[in-house]
Amino acid sequence: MFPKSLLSIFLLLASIPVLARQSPATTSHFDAIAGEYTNANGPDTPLSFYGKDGKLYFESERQVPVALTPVSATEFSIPAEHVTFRFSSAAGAPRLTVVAQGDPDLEFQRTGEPVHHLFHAYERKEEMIAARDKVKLHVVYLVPTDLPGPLPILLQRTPYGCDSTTQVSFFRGRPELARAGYIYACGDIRGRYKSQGEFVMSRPLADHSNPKAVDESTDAYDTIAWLVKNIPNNNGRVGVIGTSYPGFLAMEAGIDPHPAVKAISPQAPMIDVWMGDDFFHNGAFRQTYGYDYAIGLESSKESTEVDYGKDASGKPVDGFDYFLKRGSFVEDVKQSGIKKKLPTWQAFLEHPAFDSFWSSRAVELHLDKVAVPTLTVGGYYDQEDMWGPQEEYARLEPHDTKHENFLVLGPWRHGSWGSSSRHLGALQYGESIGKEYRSQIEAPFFAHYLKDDPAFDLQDTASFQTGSNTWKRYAHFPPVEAKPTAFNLCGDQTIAPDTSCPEGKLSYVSDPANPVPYRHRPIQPTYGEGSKWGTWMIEDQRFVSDRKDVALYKLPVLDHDLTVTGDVIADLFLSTTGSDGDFVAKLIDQYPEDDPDPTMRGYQLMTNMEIFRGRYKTSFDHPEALKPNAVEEIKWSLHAIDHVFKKGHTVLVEIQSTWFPLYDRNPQTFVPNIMTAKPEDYKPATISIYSIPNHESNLILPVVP
Ligand code: PG9
Repeated sequence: MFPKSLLSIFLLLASIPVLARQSPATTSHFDAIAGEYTNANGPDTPLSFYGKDGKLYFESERQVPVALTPVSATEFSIPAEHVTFRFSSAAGAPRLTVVAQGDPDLEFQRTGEPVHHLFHAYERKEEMIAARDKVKLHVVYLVPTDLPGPLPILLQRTPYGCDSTTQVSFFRGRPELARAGYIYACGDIRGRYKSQGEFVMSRPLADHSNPKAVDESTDAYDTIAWLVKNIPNNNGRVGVIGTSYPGFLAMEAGIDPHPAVKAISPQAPMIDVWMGDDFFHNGAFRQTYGYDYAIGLESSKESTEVDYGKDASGKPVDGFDYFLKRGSFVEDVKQSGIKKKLPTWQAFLEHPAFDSFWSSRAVELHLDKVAVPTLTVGGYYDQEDMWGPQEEYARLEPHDTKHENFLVLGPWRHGSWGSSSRHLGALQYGESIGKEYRSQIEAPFFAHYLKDDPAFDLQDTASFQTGSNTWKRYAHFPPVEAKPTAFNLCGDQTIAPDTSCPEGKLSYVSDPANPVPYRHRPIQPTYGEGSKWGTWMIEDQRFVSDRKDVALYKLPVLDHDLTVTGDVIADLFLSTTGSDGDFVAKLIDQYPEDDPDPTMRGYQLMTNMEIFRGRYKTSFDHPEALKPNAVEEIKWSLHAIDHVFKKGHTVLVEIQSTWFPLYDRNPQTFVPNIMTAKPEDYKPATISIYSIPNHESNLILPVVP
């Protein structure tokens, strides 16, 4: 799900090479205003204004020219979008303030003459396409009217609604592809918005040998069959693209694909919602996300907003308090006030473990061939589907005999490669990496496989490496040069890379009544107003590092750059006084106190982080109690990274046992189903992390020499 306001779209704008510069037909009335305006924080997203036919027009790389409504001689608006443009010329320098409802005002300075971009005209059509079981699926499609063709088709299928698909939305969302000239189709999936049938969250793949069976793959197939047969002047080739839920749908379109499918790009695809994507990670339940997202998708056919209500003083309730007060998930459901039985909530309650309910939805188990060229895109800081892209690529890679399995990774949050920002929160990229990816990889990928354009030159993987802030290209990910190196965690809180620790252990008490917050409070509903959900993974960890229930390990200040590329693994030998427990490992780059960037001084930036629910130590489908006070080995992946810990920085490792309320609290006492745990089940426990001969707790880092 993405921000929808016009202002957020301005902030996301990309600047691609200017296609045509010419003097606009301004009337003298608008001469003082006309120009290109740029916001200092968004240098890649300038806006252009010019007079034409007695009106002031606004356009940008993503904004189709629109005539503004005059409010006064210096103020203009787009009333339907609640956006106002105020021009002024203090000290002779023309300036612009953009005022958009619900967003902070943005200041722009005039930086040049207005720029005119190329916008294809598109004719918009709609169709109800009959799937093989006669259920009708709603599709909107846009056909360029100013291009000769035949043209390929680009399809996105989505649960988020296609009605708003127009020339304007296509350019706002995917400017490079809209400009490249495709027939663009958007399909509402079964049971959502205008499509008939029943919506099933992450619908399992059906048995394709049964001609009557339906799933998202067959619905894609049937949609594509109609599109190539019925849209005049198409070239018979289809590309499928989508981010997040639509990323999962793009991957499904590539499983037993229609023969017209020539390329797919699953971006932030949800691949397995239990193992590592939206709803659980290694069995730990994502309480806020699972609660909020199911309301969003299952309360009605159209997306619904979640509200945690207001406290006695009228302030929005902090999600931390909201979930702590309620207890386990069964209480969330009871106290939600939602009468309808939401199927996904029901699934959480009845299937907490990785049983056949979830394994039937595990897309990775079906990825046994690269059926079509596949460009997978993922963010190292994707707060929803970080696991999916890495897993999808890794599962396909052994079958990639024709070199058609491609991966792009960058330090993005969920889907933010669609933006042209040069930073993610405090993390500066130095350049517009989203725009670079879209114009240098994504657009050439589709042009290559759908139009025979030779410009696509990615061999396998492109990764934007943080720390060095450079694009890297690898023949395989992770690169073979990366050498797994044990960074041992010593009882005296030091880290011993590639060498043993003195014998010892480090202990902390984890109390479910006082859990470690996963992000700064207050915590708003996931997609609620003011929510910091999108950037929690890069929040400065100093707000929790001093807590007594966080075990902190530190490496001396680095005297050389340390480059880590590939999967980081936590391999802990630990004991608990309880009979169940969660274990969170975080790898952190601590910036020096004299960093040239004042906002980064002393900053503790997580590079990797992941949780493991102890009861699944030996099996994800048959949870077992941990033996109190016995030393057990628990090993789990913290996913891939491509990062340079710079000379002068410090490496920290933190281990903790709560990460609330993103993850529900583990009672730390083994109960058959944590979703229905009683208040009395929640007990403090002492966790000890050992460094003793043959049981040396460590993080394994793939170090590039
Ligand atoms: N991350 C969202 C999602 C995908 C699949 C299942 C559940 C949630 C999304 O943004 O679409």
